[in-house]
Amino acid sequence: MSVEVPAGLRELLQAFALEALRRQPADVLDFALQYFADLRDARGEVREPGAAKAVSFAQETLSANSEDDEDDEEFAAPIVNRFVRRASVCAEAFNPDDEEEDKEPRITCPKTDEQRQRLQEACKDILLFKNLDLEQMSQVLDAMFEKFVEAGEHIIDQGDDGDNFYVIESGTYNIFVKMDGVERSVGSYDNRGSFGELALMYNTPRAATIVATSAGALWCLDRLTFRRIIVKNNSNKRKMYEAFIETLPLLKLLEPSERMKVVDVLSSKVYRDGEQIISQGDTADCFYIVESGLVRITMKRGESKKGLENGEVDIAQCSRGQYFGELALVTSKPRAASAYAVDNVKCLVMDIQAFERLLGPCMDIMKRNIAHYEEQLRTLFGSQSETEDENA
Ligand code: 1OR
Ligand code: 1OR
Repeated sequence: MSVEVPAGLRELLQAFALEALRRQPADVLDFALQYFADLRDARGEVREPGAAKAVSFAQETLSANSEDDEDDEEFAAPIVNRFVRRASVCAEAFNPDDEEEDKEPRITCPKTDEQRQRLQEACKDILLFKNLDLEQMSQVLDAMFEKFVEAGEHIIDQGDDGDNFYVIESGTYNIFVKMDGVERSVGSYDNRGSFGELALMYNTPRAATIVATSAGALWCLDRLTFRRIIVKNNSNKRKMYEAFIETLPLLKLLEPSERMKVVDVLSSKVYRDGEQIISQGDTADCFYIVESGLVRITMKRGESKKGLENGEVDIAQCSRGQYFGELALVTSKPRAASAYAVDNVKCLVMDIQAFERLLGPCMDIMKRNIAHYEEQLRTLFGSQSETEDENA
């Protein structure tokens, strides 16, 4: 005999059990009554009528938006539950449009010239910092402090409250995510990148565990400064890019709240006429959407692999609203082609972790296009070409 588990039951009970373990209530029954009553009330208030989608409460824990961020509220996940939220971090009031926030005392951690130089170097490619103006960037750099870590050290544990955002100065780190009680390694960082932004952006428990796999050094940005500067910046970004993002065919399968999360992690990069954006054969860590201008995609032919530039052949062009740089991320291979700016180009850039975390639902569309590349490749280079062997 088979017993059917009602949709949502497992997630509901898991989320409840997790919350009970975190909060250690004196009376479990009272706690349970309050927990489920709140859940039902919240559903009554916030859920759109007729939105019949089964909601994963565990997922809500990952995706519930900030209660104190006005802009977040618009795109809030349908259920807001005070128990499933982060429990013990004080909810510092923050309104991204409130200029008063700027008058708060700045946090400054003194640094030597040598430290400041290393910090600047570590931060220069951090996408979340790309849209900051000079004053905001200098406040961020002032507030950051250095932390040395040992191999095996847990920098972040999934489920904890968020304290800092981390920028990697050196060292390697593993990313673990626990799903259905099983912890899996889902990725790693190798001497570059950043992590720990999600809990601070959305007031949620840490979504992953980060463990150092070598000795290393990290630059930490405290939660308050992060929220005051980065979250405020994100609210401006949402205003700027919301309409554009809504028009992108690639993202049409995402829910509106998921599309806004894409905006939160995007940063805008400008390239001058002729500048190289991607180099064929490089290791990939970013994905690009063209915001303005034209991008030329080229591929090397056999002899150019030995260094001859004229072996490059134009294979495609990308204009506003089109994307590139997905292939290497999807296949975990080196870049299959190069990309160059034609005139001045503006691209929205997303890092590989965000790509994997947010664009799962768009994978079918990308894979269909990748199948077209393979057809074109055969037409252009013939089936025996070295290039194809390399990129197949
Ligand atoms: P945080 O504040 O939640 C853990 O603390 C950090 O791990 C998180 O911010 C991200 O910066 C980072 N899913 C969730 N968090 C991730 C992921 C991730 N990767 C890195 N972080 N996934 C892996 C994508 C490669 C999705 C797994 C299902
Ligand atoms: P990437 O991460 O490999 C280079 O970095 C990007 O160029 C690649 O992702 C694609 O987004 C983009 N074959 C391979 N890559 C292509 C192609 C392509 N067109 C654009 N890209 N072909 C052109 C098909 C019209 C087939 C090769 C002839």
